[in-house]
Amino acid sequence: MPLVPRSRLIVALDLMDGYEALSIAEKLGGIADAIKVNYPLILSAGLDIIKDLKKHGNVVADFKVADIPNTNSLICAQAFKAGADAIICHGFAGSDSVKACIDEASKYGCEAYVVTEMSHPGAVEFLQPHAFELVELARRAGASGIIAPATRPERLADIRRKAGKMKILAPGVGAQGGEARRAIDAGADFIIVGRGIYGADDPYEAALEFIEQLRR
Ligand code: 3DU
Repeated sequence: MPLVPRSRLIVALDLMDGYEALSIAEKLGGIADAIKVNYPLILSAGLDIIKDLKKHGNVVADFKVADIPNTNSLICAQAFKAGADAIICHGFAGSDSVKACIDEASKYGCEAYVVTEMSHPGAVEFLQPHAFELVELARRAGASGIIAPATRPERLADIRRKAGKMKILAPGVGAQGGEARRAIDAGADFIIVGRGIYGADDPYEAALEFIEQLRR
């Protein structure tokens, strides 16, 4: 199912234990708009964890796919067959590689999101100088949305201006120093929070607190 901003929160479950991930997803009880899975969880618990997580809502497969078009198609097909609702791919591999992810997503009625500027400090070295080109590439290829940094709200605002109708998912809130409200004010449609929720004593309360900040 396509991502629809309701709570505007996406929870990244970067855990190495499938049972723990499922237990947190269950506790969250669908208050987030999606659960995001990445290699730490998939490599430790297996791809089938997506099917179990899906019982609790949409699942975004953050595989940062960045290969030749054929390999990208094969990777995306595995994610969608396992039940993912959306895939995240890199844009730097080029428009044909991105298009392969988008085409595969549409076969399954799913979405593809393209990374533009990442949220960590090192992203200023190579990605930042090309971020606007990556936004344009994603837009032309027909991506559902892009990934842009909550850690740099001013860059997020610039990217928003160039993104047109594409949805923006903003990681970097909480542990990486980004602020939820500022990211949304800068133009993000969703914030992505990992450690700030799964690392909290009470992940449900922590998620509620982020959602409250977004409502204010
Ligand atoms: O820093 P956190 O624990 O809130 O986790 C953020 C998640 O989002 C994590 O899965 C990371 O791999 C992903 N992500 C970024 O942090 C930054 C990006 O630019 C793209 C994805």
